[in-house]
Amino acid sequence: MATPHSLPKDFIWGFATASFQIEGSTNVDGRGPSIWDEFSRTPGKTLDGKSGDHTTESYKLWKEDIALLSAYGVRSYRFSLSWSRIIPLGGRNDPVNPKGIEFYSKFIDELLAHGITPFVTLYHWDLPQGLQDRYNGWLNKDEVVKDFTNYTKICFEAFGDRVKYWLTLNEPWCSSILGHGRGVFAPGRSSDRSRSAEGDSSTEPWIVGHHLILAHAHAVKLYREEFKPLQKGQIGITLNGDWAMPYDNTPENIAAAQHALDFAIGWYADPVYLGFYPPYMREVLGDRMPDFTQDEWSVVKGSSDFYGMNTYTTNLIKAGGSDEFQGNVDYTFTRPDGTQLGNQAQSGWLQDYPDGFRQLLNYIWKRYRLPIYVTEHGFSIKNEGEGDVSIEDIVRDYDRIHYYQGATRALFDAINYDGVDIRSYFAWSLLDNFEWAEGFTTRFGVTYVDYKTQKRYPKDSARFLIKVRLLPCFVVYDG
Ligand code: GBH
Repeated sequence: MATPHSLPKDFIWGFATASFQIEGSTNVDGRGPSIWDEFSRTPGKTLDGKSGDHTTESYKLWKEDIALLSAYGVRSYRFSLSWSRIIPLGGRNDPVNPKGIEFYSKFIDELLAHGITPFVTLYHWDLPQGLQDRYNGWLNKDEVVKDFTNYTKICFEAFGDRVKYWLTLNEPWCSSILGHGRGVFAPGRSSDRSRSAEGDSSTEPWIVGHHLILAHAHAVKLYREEFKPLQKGQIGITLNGDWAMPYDNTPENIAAAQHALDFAIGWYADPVYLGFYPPYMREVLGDRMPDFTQDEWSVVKGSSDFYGMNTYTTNLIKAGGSDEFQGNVDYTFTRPDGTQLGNQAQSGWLQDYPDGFRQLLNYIWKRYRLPIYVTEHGFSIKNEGEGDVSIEDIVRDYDRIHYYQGATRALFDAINYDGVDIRSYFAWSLLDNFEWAEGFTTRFGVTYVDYKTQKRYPKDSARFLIKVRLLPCFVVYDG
């Protein structure tokens, strides 16, 4: 007899968001400013000129968000805490804001009352502006490592009795490359003086990445030593990284695909899971690539209980590029025969190619050998709902459903046929929201938000994701 199997019984299925993208209310209840407040309010930094001051207003509408999750029947929610609400000026000697603690505390209680497990990201890019002004934020190792560790300590103390899943940093690659290299994310540092940026793109991203890893590792050390024995939660980092496929079977392009993975994923994952920086990065960056001392390596190596994965797409990789941030290789979606790899999302960087997702899950499992928590996966539609479109038409998001169909199939296959240990799947995102440098021009939500009325409308992709884990057709038979 064939054995029926589907998702493991305790598989975690949910939706994800991040504080700055949904909360709004940047100026209330004692919240301090963050680098994203300043950056997004600066003319020219977001595509539509909009800031995060008004978004889905989840700081006010938090009960509605939880009611929505509950209506969707999910038992898990990934969200992030705003450091600036908890410590308005950010530093270890600065006052803690009781209203910030109270807000998240009530939020967590309400989730638990609905049977929803909180998955909490401690840092999703919104550094308190006070720390940027005081010492250049992530560039100052001694200060930022101590301040981040102190901030996480306050969170473990305040919420750790109820939170059993902690993510230290969301996608440190973005904070370093986009924030300190290309300058397209806060704090907007780069060598591009024509955009009145300060900074040095040739050194700062690698330094900032180094400090992010160390800060993450110290928060984990603290949690494991002082909190885990009683609170018994898990803690880890979550990394962005898309699958890199050789453009063709030439040895140069096969090597190039590995080089792309080294620069995008290995940069963070190799130190944290294996205890070294990718040798190829040293080869390319030479002295500009920092190193840890023996003592630091002993804190960094092994500093994550699981592999947190944010992934969206697959790229074809060719040797011979000159973009150092991507490891001097070229990215494309066009195959040698001129066809496209997958269905193009209207965000230029994203195509729907589920087999790449399955291959990435296999690669990560084989290389790092820890349970994988997929913490983000999603599909964007540009100007979704703009123009003269009825709400009935807006919520028919076929391209997004197609993406999630492929994704869930890939996930099931990776678990059931490839034997990859995968523990969660969080779709990005619960709601349309502030999409960073793209402002509100691009939507990732499975729930449509009318920003004028703040009404939420479930899209068909939400219905699909709710049902898919219950559908008999997704019970796979082998043999
Ligand atoms: C995630 O980043 C974020 O965690 C989340 O907050 C965000 O809303 C979501 O994705 C959707 O974008 O042309 O060099 O600027 C995903 C990783 C990395 C994807 C940067 C977009 C743009 C590359 N992102 N990438 S670049």
